[in-house]
Amino acid sequence: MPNSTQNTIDDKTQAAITERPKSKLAFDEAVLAMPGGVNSPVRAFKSVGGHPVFIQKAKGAYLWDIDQNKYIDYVGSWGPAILGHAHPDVIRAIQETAEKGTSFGAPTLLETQLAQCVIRLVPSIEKVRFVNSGTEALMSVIRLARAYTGRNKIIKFAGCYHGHADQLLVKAGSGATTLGIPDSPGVPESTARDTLTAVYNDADSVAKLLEQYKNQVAGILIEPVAGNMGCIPPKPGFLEALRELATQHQTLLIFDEVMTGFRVALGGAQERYGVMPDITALGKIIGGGLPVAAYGASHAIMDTVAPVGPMYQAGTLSGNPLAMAAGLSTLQLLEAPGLYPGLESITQTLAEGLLERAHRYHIPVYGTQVGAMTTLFFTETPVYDYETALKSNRQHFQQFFWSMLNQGIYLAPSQFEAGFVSLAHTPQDIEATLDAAEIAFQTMTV
Ligand code: HOZ
Repeated sequence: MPNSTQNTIDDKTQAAITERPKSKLAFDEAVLAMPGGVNSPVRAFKSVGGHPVFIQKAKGAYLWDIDQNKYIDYVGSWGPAILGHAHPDVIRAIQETAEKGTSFGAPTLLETQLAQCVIRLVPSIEKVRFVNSGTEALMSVIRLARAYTGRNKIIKFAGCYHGHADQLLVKAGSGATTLGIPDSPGVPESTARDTLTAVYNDADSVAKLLEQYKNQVAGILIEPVAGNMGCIPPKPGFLEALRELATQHQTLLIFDEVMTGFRVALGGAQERYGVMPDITALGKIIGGGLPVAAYGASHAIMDTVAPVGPMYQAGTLSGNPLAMAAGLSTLQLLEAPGLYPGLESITQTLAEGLLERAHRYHIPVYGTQVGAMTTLFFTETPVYDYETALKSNRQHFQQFFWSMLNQGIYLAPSQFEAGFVSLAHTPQDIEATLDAAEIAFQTMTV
């Protein structure tokens, strides 16, 4: 069995797993009430062993668990917490909005304000529809691409994850890879048949599929910086090649910017790389920690959506005022000039520092970083697609994860998730993290 599919916990890790008594008790109760005790699989710590840490509160760059341990947080709610947790302006916006009622199922001014803000910030978006989760956004985007082009097939990339809609749960990253179930039972073969899988960073693999399925492909769907098989940057020219292929084959280029939106640049990966998709899906940061996602495109494409056009998509809580208020205040804060270079530079210090310390102790690693996203892969070989990501040694990751957790550093409990740095992280936090990493590397068995 290759490393990538091993979730076995070795003795070294087993010895490092520290029980947090209150979290342990809470987890024992939770598993009786919810599958695996969680509402999203990767949170269950299955691939690192032990039990999850139950969170009591969060502020800025820090989390506190119910056993009163404090952590420097690099999960950031899996992306949304770019300002740090519980930013006072965001909390105030939520509180003031809640005083006036929490949901109306009717238009509010906040929806238009957030829509205008998204249109201003994301270069390719002229019109936007809000939904509640990344999964919902991507599910809708696929329907939109199909409705607009009159074609059925979608090209996605192995290891990219676009939520858990049937047609996208094919060779998926994130929890599906973490748990070794990239193709879920319950997804009918007939649904998955229209999903074609290409190789990340390999435009030729896309060109071949477009030739093979001529005039049948509705869209090429990609995370412009992959984040769900760990952080994997696009090679120079790769996104440009996809843009060209999409135009040439009259198919739509779809960017899933759920992770990269407002993170790798204010205008997302499309601003950073200067490549314009036809449709963009957004999530995470756009809701400032509340459940918001969105999809947007040109007027022509978005006017396919009901009630203007025939493509149906709806939601009782879509555009919810609390969520809109949180998203709006978050994006307004992010518009302050000069924030992103500082965020990038602190993330770079972390990524380079981790590599340097790992090499000091001869730990085989490969590091990636784009904006405020980063991953330390436990493999020496360069990581540029799903296959190379899967070469990572999971046992090494487990040892590292537990040593860091025990030293107060909260990382995603999976090798195949990106780490997120926030504007609340200080140089001292980064230094403390690197000191902890040094101890972790020193004590690892390789
Ligand atoms: N699939 C999410 C990250 N890629 C995990 C979300 C969660 O567990 O909250």
